[in-house]
Amino acid sequence: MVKKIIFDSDIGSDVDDAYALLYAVKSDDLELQAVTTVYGKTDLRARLARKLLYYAGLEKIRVCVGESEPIRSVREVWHTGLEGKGVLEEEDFAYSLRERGIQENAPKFLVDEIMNECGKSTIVSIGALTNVARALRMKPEIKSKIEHHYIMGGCFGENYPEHNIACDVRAAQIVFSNDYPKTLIPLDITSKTDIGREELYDLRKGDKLQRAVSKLSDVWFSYKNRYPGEEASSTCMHDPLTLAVINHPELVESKVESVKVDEEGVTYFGGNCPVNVGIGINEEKFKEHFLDVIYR
Ligand SMILES: [Ca+2]
Repeated sequence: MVKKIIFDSDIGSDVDDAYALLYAVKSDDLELQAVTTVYGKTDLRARLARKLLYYAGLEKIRVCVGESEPIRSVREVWHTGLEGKGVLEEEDFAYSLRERGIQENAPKFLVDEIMNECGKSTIVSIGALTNVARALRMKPEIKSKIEHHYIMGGCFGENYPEHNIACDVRAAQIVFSNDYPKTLIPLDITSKTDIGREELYDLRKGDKLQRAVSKLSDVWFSYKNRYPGEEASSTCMHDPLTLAVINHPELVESKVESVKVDEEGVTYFGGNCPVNVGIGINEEKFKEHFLDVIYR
């Protein structure tokens, strides 16, 4: 069954968000309802999403700029400084957000989107949880209208504050203390989604969207290898795995737990609200499925 999703993302830094967007566009069983951006340069992230959707012939999908500042974080806002490079050009900035058809205020946008939907909504968060947490604060009633919230974040195997959670600790605490259906895909299993750079090379010969994502990959690898001696030849597809489990839950092993977030952004099992947490991954199957979809 085709699942309509609201794609909430920090697209533009780590390239895996762009691959998640490509995966969503190419999937037979996912339909993008809207894209919201979060964390840091959210206007730039929205412009990038808008352009990628334009390349995909999906100009009608709404894009909304989200929260750039976390509710509370334990670290400085991280950015590569290369956001949008390879795809956004100077001329793109000659147009205002409005002229580009980009809306603003993602928390309010999420509330309206969820409340106005006849049925229930599915949200995928592959960045900090600021937009969703603010939407939950603004209108707690949205909880009963969320069919499912898929989240990439957290780490349970070691005492480590995973990026998306640490980027807005308070937002994560708000989300995990609100009881509504959720699936969490943590770093413990997304770190096993390494895809070799050479396996992505043929996207250069693909359609407009595939070529654009390929350019973003080049920028990402140049960032990863910015210091002499660094030769990263693969990158993890954290975010695409989070989208893939929506219709392919067999790719991961999961268990129902509850999740707590401490003041440093470290996640623990414990708390009151059940969450479906990914604890294992069929790495080969995911890789095969992912490459099959993005090359369509
Ligand atoms: Ca992300």
